[in-house]
Amino acid sequence: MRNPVTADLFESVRTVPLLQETMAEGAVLLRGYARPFELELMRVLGRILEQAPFRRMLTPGGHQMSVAMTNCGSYGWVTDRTGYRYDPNDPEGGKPWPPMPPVFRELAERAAGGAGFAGFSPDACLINCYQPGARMSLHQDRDEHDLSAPIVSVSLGLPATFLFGGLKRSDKPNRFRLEHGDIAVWGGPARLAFHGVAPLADGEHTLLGRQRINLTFRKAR
Ligand code: MD6
Ligand code: FE
Repeated sequence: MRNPVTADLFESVRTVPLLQETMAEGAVLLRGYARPFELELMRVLGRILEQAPFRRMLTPGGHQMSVAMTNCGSYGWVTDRTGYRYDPNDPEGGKPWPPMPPVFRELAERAAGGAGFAGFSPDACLINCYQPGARMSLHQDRDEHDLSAPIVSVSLGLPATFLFGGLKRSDKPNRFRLEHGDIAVWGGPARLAFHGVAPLADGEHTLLGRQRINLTFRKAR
């Protein structure tokens, strides 16, 4: 269904020059790209959280993650004692994840196109919630079947320090500040780069309060 508000927003931002920063070959930051959509993103995020609340999952090693997660779309990324996987159903309740809202999909597809990955069609959106102190250790995103598709990552709320390394865990990561509205897109030669998020510094964001929310769009299948 056409949403006149977001349709007009997408039309108008089409003409705004991209503020693009390169993190590595195949990895770019689109500064402020999501900002025109912040209220609509938060509105639909609220609907998703009513159906699939944030929860802190267990790693296969039995540790509870400091980041709380949920998903929307045809598949959701989950972890438990048995391992990591994409699951069409929310393990809490067994029902399908909430559908991916059109504004999520459209924003992700346009950001990917702007970064040089035309034709991106995400089927999974992992939603991460960081409270002060929460972090994500260095990892590769390698549970997706089709590694030719990029990943699109939208940052909302408190700023974070993103650690972006190389293809080996031992490669020393560079640091990038991700602010509210920034979108990171990576794929191609950077698709399997190690990356993580440093412990979130405390603060108060005007719109989101004491938290950072990250939407990560993938093609899982
Ligand atoms: C985060 N992001 O920004 C965690 N993975 O909260 C990720 O792990 C990530 O931002 C792959 C691509 C982009 C990302
Ligand atoms: Fe990741």
